Amino acid sequence: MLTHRRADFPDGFLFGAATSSYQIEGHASGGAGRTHWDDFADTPGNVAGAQRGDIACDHLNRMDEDLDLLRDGNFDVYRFSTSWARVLPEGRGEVNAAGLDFYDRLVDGLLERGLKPAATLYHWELPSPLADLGGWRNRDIADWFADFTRVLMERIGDRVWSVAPINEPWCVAWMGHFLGHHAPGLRDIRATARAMHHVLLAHGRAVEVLRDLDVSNVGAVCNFEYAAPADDSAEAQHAARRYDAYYNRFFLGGLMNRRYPDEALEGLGQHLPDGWQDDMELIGQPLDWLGLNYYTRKLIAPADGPWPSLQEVEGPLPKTQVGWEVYPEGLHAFLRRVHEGYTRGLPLYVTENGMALADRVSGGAVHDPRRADFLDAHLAQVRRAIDDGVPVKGYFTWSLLDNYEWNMGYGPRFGLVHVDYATRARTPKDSYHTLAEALAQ
Ligand code: IFM
Repeated sequence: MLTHRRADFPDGFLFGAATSSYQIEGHASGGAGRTHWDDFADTPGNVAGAQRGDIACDHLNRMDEDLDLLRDGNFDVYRFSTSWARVLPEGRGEVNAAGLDFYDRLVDGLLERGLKPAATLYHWELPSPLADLGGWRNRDIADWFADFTRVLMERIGDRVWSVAPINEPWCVAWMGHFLGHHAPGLRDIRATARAMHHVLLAHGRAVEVLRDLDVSNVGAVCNFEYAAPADDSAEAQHAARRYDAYYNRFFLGGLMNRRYPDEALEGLGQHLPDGWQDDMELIGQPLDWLGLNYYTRKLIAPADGPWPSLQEVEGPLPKTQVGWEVYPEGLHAFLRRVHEGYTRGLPLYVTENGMALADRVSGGAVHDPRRADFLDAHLAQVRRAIDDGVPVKGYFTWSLLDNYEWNMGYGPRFGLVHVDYATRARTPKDSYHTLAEALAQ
């Protein structure tokens, strides 16, 4: 049940919903170039059913309907992302005019409906020609990304409410280069370390461009996972700290404190590119806000083998459709920790939070009471952090629509709105209606 209402939060607190380009747009249309996610999905065994984002939610052709859903849901702000390969199909050089037009219409469509456009420039669909050149392993990616930022922001930068260059640097680097669960599907610690640093370098170069163009409200979005030791042993505690270091503190430390945590450097330091220390000033230049994406916690135990010598252990808490434990207290812990140790007064936003359920349409409706419970429990932790003095200024649910959940394909349903992938029909779920009512002015 959703017990929280808009009036329970301070004046001006923003409520939003989030999506990302490859997950909803339909990448086979509108002149977008090939991305490393297409290559990854075309490689057997990487993605459930080898599914790709070719049509996804067909948002490209249904944008108005989706923007109406945001307006009628009483949201204040929409967090969307822009596809590099849609704007620059080869990653560099020739611009796809239809791609820029699309984002231009999206921004205007939001403004016409009284919604604030919150843009994320990169949410994972790297153009394949840049992947061919080494992608995130190649230091030049920072300049390629800066050029993309300029092309796009010269067009829409005057009307967006906020900009974050890169969504979830941990996923870009670690999921894609260490775990191999995301594109480009590598399992290589040296590639990982380089990607971790270059993704932050690209962030820094993009921020320079955004400042040069006078784009306002520039921030960063990191994902956080609460790392708890699987038992009381000193070994489990050390393992959890190592996990926390490379997951939660590496990117935050670079962005906010211009340093990487020692526990991460123990394993990654020897693989970082020469002279990485000289980049820290660019990486850590001042921002206007920080976004936290939060979903779950992990229980961590030590393991044999090379650094980081740890393993995840299944926890006892209730789980979502994708097996993630529901642990709302972790959100409060991160909001306090980020504020006290890193951002020190900068506005914070919960830029993603939500759950996957195996939702079905029945009699024209989707009953998803667990999602309302999930949102309510996390909003309670946001409220608790605000009461503690943490400057949390907004909360975005992931996601507006059911969509392409990366290596899990179209199975997990994170949306407030159900999408029928045969017809692309949208059916607002009970959680959408409940939230709309709670957010009504
Ligand atoms: O779907 C993803 C999104 O792309 C990034 N954050 C987590 C979501 C759920 O896994």
